[in-house]
Amino acid sequence: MGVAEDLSSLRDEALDSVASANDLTALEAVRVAFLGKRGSLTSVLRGLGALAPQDRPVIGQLANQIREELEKAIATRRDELASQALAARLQAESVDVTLPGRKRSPGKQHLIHQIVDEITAVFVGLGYCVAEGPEVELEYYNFTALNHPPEHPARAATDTFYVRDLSDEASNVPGECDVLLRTHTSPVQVRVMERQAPPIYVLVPGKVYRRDVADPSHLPRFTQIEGLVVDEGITFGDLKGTLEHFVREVFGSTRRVRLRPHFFPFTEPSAEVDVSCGICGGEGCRSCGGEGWLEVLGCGMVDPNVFSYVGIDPERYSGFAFGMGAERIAALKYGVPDLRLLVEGDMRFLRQF
Ligand code: 2NL
Repeated sequence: MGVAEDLSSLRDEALDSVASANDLTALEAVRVAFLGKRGSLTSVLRGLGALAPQDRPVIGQLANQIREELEKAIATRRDELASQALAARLQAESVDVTLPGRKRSPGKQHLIHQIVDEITAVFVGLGYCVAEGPEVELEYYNFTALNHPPEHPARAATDTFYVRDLSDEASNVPGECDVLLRTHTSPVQVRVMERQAPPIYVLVPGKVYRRDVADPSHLPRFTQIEGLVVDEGITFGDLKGTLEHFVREVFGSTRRVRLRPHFFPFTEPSAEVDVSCGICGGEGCRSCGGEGWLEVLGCGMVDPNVFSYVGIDPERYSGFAFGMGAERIAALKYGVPDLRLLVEGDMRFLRQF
């Protein structure tokens, strides 16, 4: 009987195919080929009607047996392949927990920020507030209100970065351009004095810009920290005592402080402040250039002309101001020989602090 033999060889062929299916996709293709809607076993079952009536039950039963057997074989093979796939994945994704960990360096603050925070903390400890203001300023706040005469060299385009609006013809007329990158943080203090009546005790850290070429002691953009006090009865003695306290807090209590007369347009009298050299203690050595002293900041009593610009009565109030470069303070404190190291981002250098 031909059909029964055909069925049994179909069965053998199907079982072989199931056994040699190497992944779930191949196995599914085998299932479709034999048991799918258009599969070979399905077409045999469909063709039962063409058989002699007495053959139908026998062949039908045989075909159903084979279908069940095939379904079982496919299910078994599917489980096998699935557990093989899982085992392979577990193997591939396994982690060797005995390997040493990868070293990660926790980030930290840049040295310049550390110094700004340290200096700010000293003055906050004395009761000062912290103020900030725009880096793009008006010439009025940066120079005029700070008692810089119109022909002062710092106002020249060779010293200061002016900001021009190229689309605005008027702002390109020489001498008419009045927007610039601030050259110090003093304009912030002018703004504070404009809106707040004394007493004023304020510290102003921030970035400032000057048209300098970078060298070991100059940066075209640096971080300035200025301070301003305006109150009744403020004297040069208050200024000196405040700065001595500041210098000893930052550089250590054994350091000596000295003031030398100087000139600034916005203070009168003015002085520069030196700290005794930490290496030689004032004797003079290579690190202080033989001087025994290192310059740390500039200061003075606020010029009455500055008070007039902001409407503070110079008969009633007096004040002092000071300014320093945070990079310079950091370099002096840690013996950094070149300010450019602080802004170049070489991690081998920066990680030391
Ligand atoms: C320096 C010197 C200084 C000031 C800044 C100041 C601000 C106002 C009024 C008066 Cl609103 N003075 N600031 C005074 C003296 C010196 O900075 O060497 N800076 C890097």
